[in-house]
Amino acid sequence: MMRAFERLFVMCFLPLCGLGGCVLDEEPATAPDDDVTDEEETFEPVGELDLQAEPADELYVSLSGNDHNSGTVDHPFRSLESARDAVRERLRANPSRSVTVWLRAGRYERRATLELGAQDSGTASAPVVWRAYPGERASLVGGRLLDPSWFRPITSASPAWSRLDTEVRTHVVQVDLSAHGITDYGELKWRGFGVPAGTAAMELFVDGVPQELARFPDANSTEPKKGFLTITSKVNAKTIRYTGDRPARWTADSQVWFHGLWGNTWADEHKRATRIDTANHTITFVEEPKYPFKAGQPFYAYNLLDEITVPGEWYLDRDTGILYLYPKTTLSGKAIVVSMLEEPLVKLSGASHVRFQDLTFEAGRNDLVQVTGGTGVVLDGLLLRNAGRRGATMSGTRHVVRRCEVTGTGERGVAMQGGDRVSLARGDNLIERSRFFKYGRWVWMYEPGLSLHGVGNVARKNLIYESPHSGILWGGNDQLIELNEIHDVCRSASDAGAIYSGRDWGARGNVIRHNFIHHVSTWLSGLGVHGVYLDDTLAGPRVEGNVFYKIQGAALKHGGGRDIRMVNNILAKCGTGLATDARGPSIFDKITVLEKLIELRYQAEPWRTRYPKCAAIPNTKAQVKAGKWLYPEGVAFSRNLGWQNTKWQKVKGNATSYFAEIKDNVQDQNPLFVDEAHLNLALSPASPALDIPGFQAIPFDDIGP
Ligand SMILES: [Ca+2]
Repeated sequence: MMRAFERLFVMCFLPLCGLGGCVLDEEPATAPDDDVTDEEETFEPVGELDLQAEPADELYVSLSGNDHNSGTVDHPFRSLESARDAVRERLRANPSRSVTVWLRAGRYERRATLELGAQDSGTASAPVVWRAYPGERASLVGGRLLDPSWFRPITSASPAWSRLDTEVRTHVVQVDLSAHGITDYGELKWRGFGVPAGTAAMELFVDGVPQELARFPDANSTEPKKGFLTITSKVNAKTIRYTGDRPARWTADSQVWFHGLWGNTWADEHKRATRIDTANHTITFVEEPKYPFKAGQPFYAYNLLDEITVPGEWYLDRDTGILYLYPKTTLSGKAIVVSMLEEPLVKLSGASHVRFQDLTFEAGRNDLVQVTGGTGVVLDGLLLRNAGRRGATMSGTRHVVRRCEVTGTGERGVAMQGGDRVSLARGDNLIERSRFFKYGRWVWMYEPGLSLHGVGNVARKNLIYESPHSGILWGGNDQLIELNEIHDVCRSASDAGAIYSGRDWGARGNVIRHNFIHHVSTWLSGLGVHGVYLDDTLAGPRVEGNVFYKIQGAALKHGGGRDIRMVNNILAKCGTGLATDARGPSIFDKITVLEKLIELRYQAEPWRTRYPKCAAIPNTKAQVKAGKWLYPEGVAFSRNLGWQNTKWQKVKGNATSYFAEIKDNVQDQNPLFVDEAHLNLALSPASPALDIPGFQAIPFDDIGP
């Protein structure tokens, strides 16, 4: 719990994660939180207003175009900026006319951010649309394309020759980037959990697949542990001792980097070594890790020419500009890209009713898309891939991410924030029917597929998978997280949840329902990985009608919070059905939950009416401690059905004795899934769950994109 305290403390330094953001929040917008009954919530429709538009003005951009053209289909522009300026002109002439910019096929190398502001806005009924021409693929690339013919096999004359394994030499190819005018390689940076955020250095992608900066040991997908060294012992605050002689090979590289979980299993950090002492087997780093080195913790080394050992590994000699790659297959015909742009590909500041559709945004060193303020910005059918940082960060209202594919991001997939917690004004932002996978390439911890913060936003029908940490991180009020499928997340995590939030007594009005969370496990020992994790006295949400299957830790991990409903869920083949505790008294003085409530003006309107159970919490620490406020009162755990869980419940601190309701649970009965072998976990009509009084059907077939 101490670690969690430190963790959230640190999280609050992250962008979009201020006091009003990282925190989470009780009941739906429509009903006060007066009891633990089963009333149906009615959420307002969210997202952009979809009104009938007038016929659109059309502009065209093509790689074969010219900015002196008029922008017609036969005389297209070459640059997006020319199209933007033409859109502005049309909007000035007729602000209510819809304009569509069609991008013809090809890869548009971006050397600067496309900046849109209020003057580039459409209206709710006539949005400005930027989209790929039907049937064509258009990509905005924050990097440079490398012609496959530029690559040459290395020869014995190459300085790399003697540093590579004999069997590798004949496969490795090289390209002189500087000879092609590419000289900005960016910088590898101190990055990670709790470290000030920074952009990625130049990265390499082949046909959209991130190549691995040569490392040791190599990543091992079947036995992840083998992909790491471990700290033998801590020598001092900046120095560790290692075992083995491999680092003796690395002395020729001036910038050896390391990525590790240095002091615990929930914070990762990229660190540069200042000295590797191969005689004494020690590595000294530039700075101390956020959490002190601990023996046994895993790490690996990277940015090492000598460690190009398997296909897909590469290395850039920053002094000569020569890039070395061990290609997975022949490069001929491949799209080879190095990321260049240190700024987002597209930045919208105060722009409204702008839609990007059916485009690819890829290969920047920063976020791909940044939307700040405005309303009704829509990302529809985009492929957002291979960002150095995030796919998209969005704040404002009625923004939508729909049918997008977000993958290969260095940090989280999409960060969405909107609404105001004090006034409880809704953001009505929506993330739906999108896929998030293989995100968190650089920073692993607390980088989810998507994050929701603020008030009144929705994440529904998404598919999230294959990542080191959470699927969804959320916080705020009146958020709805429903019908998402999440699997194979938290793979290199501990003390994490597929859907996670923590440390907020004001997390009221939130509903987590009808999600399918399955196959969640980690190779790291520690505090386990869970389905829905309500950490460190988080209070208020409803967790209803979810299906948990094969979760290594607990399906429901309840960290001592109040006024929570965990009902009507199916918990099958998990480590534990419900893990619960009463940690409140032991952590209250280490966390700032009461201070946060006071900042939210929780005893004033509209909170007082909307969340009466929250408003009833006393506003002084002394009063809180004098009562039972630190205990999990008002919690319902009912009408859940378990099957073949290793344990049905793990209860610490007599937690369940404080619950308001525990009834009609079925601890261990076959739920009679329709087709378990094919992961169709819909319930057959004969399912015993349906015999539970008041059990509501779970719309399993509606889950996912
Ligand atoms: Ca290697």
